[in-house]
Amino acid sequence: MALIVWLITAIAVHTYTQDVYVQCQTQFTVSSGETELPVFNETAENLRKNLVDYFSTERHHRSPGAKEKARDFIFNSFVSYGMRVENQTFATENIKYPGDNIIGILDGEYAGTRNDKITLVGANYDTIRDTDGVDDNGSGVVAMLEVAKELTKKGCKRKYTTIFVAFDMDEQEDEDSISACFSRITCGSSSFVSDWLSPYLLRSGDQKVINGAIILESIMNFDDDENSQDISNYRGFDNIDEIEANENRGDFLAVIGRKLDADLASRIEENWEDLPEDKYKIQNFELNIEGVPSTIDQILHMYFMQSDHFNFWNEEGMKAVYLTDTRDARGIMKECYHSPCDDLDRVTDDKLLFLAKTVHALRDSLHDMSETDFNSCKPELIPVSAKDLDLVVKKGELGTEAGSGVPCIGMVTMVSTLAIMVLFAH
Ligand SMILES: *[C@@H]1O[C@H](CO)[C@@H](O)[C@H](O)[C@H]1NC(C)=O
Ligand SMILES: *[C@@H]1O[C@H](CO)[C@@H](O)[C@H](O)[C@H]1NC(C)=O
Ligand SMILES: CC(=O)N[C@H]1CO[C@H](CO)[C@@H](O)[C@@H]1O
Repeated sequence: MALIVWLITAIAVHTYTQDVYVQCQTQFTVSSGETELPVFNETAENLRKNLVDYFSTERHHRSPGAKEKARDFIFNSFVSYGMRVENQTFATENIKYPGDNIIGILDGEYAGTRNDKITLVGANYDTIRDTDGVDDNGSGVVAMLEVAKELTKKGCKRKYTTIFVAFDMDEQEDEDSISACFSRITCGSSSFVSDWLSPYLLRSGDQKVINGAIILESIMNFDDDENSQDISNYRGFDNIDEIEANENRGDFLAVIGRKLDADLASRIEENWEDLPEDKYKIQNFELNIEGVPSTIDQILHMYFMQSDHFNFWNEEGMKAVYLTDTRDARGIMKECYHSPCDDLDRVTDDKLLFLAKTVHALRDSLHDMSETDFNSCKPELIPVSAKDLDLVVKKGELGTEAGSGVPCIGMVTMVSTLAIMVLFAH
């Protein structure tokens, strides 16, 4: 008799605890059905807010107000993330319009020594005239700031240094009374490399202390319509067949690098592939160039030489990849690139979520490259190894950190213990 009572009770308790466990689990994940939010919704909404508030009007030096507002915002954001911040003012070809790069430094344990392996993330914050520059390059800057925020929010320690730079004066315009940068492209990043980075590296040891640079430019224009992607400049790459088989959809982030940059490019690709939301894709394009591009390389691959990464490629042994939505080769940017219609009306949820996936992939890559020590993170926020977070994200949870399984297990243990006590009391 006692045995039967015991059995029935045991089965009941087992069913009950299972129930509690399941309920408890679902409480920590986003419920399915109508209320389900896209995994990257929270990041996407942060990006939208900053785009709207700071990067959706012309930021050309002829209208200094908006540009100054953007610069102050970048500066203050870096400060609020606990980074060391430096301004680098540099001369341009127009004495009236000096440029300002804003640099945020997140020191690693080896900062300032020859054992450091610095990773750099850069995007330009100015625009050309007569454009709101939302995709070009508001998208790069908001993504960079969001990555910086993600990387610093748990106060984890890391071995190696990460440096974020917002470049000024990326534009090259025909010479006239207000153009500041006309005989060379990307004044801001070339001044950064020659006048800020090189001396910094020299002080720390030598060139070898740099791991690589990741340059973000126009990275939001996701478009999965058939034939939205113009592939004419991408013929000859290995992955072009895959894009053609996918009916030339512009649904991928392009990572452009040389042979020297292969490990940097594949690190970003791997972290991307580990994330959910497969509709947002990535493609690595490896140019047939070893290191510093020769004059011939520059002519043959002119299309891929026209952004900030070029100044890094020009330094012996320095790795750099360039992330882009392919700018004027895709969808609406075929018309809107460097034009008034590169504005907020073009921003869709899909584009923001695509940008948000880029933020997550970069954050994970920077955790890898700076060798974040996840045991050093603030107690209330651990454990958030990038990989753990991905697992949680995959379950449909957003914004929140890993470890929410813990209270469930705690509750189940408590219920089972109580049940056993009751049984033994009998
Ligand atoms: C650096 O730039 C920020 C943002 O524009 C500005 O607020 C700050 O005063 C500048 N600091 C120095 C030392 O120039
Ligand atoms: C995020 O979720 C809110 C609320 O459902 C929705 O209005 C918004 O469009 C979503 N944003 C994105 C980028 O998906
Ligand atoms: C306006 C501006 O500065 N745009 C730059 C953004 O990035 C693209 C791609 O490198 C440049 O060509 C633009 O000049």
